[in-house]
Amino acid sequence: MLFVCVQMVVMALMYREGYRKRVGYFLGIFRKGGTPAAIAQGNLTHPGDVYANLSLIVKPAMREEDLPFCPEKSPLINGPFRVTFPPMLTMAEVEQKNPFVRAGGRYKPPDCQSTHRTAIIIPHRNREQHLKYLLYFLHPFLQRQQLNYGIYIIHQAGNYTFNRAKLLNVGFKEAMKDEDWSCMFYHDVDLIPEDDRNLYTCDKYPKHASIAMDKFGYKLPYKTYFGGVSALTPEQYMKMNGFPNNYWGWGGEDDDIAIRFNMLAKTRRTWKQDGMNTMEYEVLSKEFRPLYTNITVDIGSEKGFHPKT
Ligand code: NGS
Repeated sequence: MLFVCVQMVVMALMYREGYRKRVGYFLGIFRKGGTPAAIAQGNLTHPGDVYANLSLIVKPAMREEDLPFCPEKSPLINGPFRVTFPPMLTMAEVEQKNPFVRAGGRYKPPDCQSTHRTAIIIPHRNREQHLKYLLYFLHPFLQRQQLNYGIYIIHQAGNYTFNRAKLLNVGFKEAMKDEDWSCMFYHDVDLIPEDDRNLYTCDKYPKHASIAMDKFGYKLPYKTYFGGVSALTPEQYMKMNGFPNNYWGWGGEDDDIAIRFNMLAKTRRTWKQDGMNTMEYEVLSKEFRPLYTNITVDIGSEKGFHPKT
């Protein structure tokens, strides 16, 4: 009896809630700009242009150190945005649309001081189209969040098998030489964020950011999935000895990373012998391009690291 009563109360409450929402929705239709809820959450039904409102940012005539701190929640955040791919897009157009981005793909909000310093590390080889569209979305996405940020492309030299995790290790080490980043985002080149409430800042624990992807039906493919986009503070990263260097080719490295910071690490000892402490590589070039810092690196092969110089 008690169970049935509780269930009826719950159903009554749910019904009331739904009713209120329906009434609110119909009233909202006639209100310019949508319902208050839609405004608060971003426009969920009509995602807007990711560049909307960014033209409103102006640099006040004062010294950088006199700027106020950015608010805890950026007023530019608006929820989901439209992800469609403008045909014939050029890098020059992406540059034009991001006038505040400085050489090396660096940005600071011009009108406030941000306390977040996020580096985005993107492993790369022969994915120029993906990269162009990622930059087209990522720059305004990060600006909407009022972050200090820098974008690093870690380009694997040569034709040997790709090694995503080792490139991420290189990215970490090289980016930390530039600035005292407080957060690192490890980012696949072929993933585009769709909602600016997915904050590219670090938390108390390592964070998995690509928890809902279109190709997986906006669900995790499996519970411990840590691939795609993940975030760690430099302290968290060093504590787990970075990422493994020994996963050549597709797959597995993200699962290894996932295991490094949960209790299963007890059953696996390899993380101490393979990571930041054993990484060998040689930077062949570092260029500060308009939209990103390009680091070309020789990471050797499965047979080891034999630098040419
Ligand atoms: C697992 C792979 C992961 C990979 C995930 C999703 O099986 O590295 O599939 O792949 N693990 C191993 O190979 C051990 S995806 O559908 O994105 O190609 O991230």
